[in-house]
Amino acid sequence: MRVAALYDIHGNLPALDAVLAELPDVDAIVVGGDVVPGPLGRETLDRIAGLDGVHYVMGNGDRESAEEFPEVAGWPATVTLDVDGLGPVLFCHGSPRSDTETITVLTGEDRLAPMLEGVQERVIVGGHTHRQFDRTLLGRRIVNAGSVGLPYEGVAGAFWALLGPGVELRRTAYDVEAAVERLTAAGGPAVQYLEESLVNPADPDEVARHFEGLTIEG
Ligand SMILES: [Mn+2]
Repeated sequence: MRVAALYDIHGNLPALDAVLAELPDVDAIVVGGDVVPGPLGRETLDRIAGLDGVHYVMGNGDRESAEEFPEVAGWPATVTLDVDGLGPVLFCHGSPRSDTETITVLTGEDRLAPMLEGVQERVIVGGHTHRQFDRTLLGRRIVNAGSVGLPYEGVAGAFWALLGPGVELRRTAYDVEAAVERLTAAGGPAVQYLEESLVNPADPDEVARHFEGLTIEG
């Protein structure tokens, strides 16, 4: 099958709609966690609920929002799908064993190894750190699908991945200015991150160092 991986939407409905508008014909959509929290959380969950072939993966943000959005409570921590050209692919949020653990462009084999214990799949797709990559480590292909709604790529847009037969890291351009205006007006959680993600995008390498605990905070 061919799969679109849409991760870390964070209630950015305009970004999701832009991706859906240019989505090619796929057999499944993996929504890889952290649909919420975000400014248009309810509307975003409702939009996804209207799509065909959706597989959900639970993110830490969804888990922490389960009181407000009860439907997320049943989402699994991981999903495995047999993807054309790639074989069995494990979809998780942070790492295969945790929805909060971070894997970045800087993660080394020592830190990664325990996260892969017991994992059979050769290809692993995650998110959570909001930056795309496609790395080979410890004989596994480790892909980050990027973030649809709150990317840390150094450039604005909606980031996602198309899987099968290869791995295609995609960026969808949309009217970010109009989206930020709408999201800010909606208010609520994650609004404070719009500036560093979409308005004046932060340096992605600085963000990666932060996730690796390498940032020296004064
Ligand atoms: Mn997350």
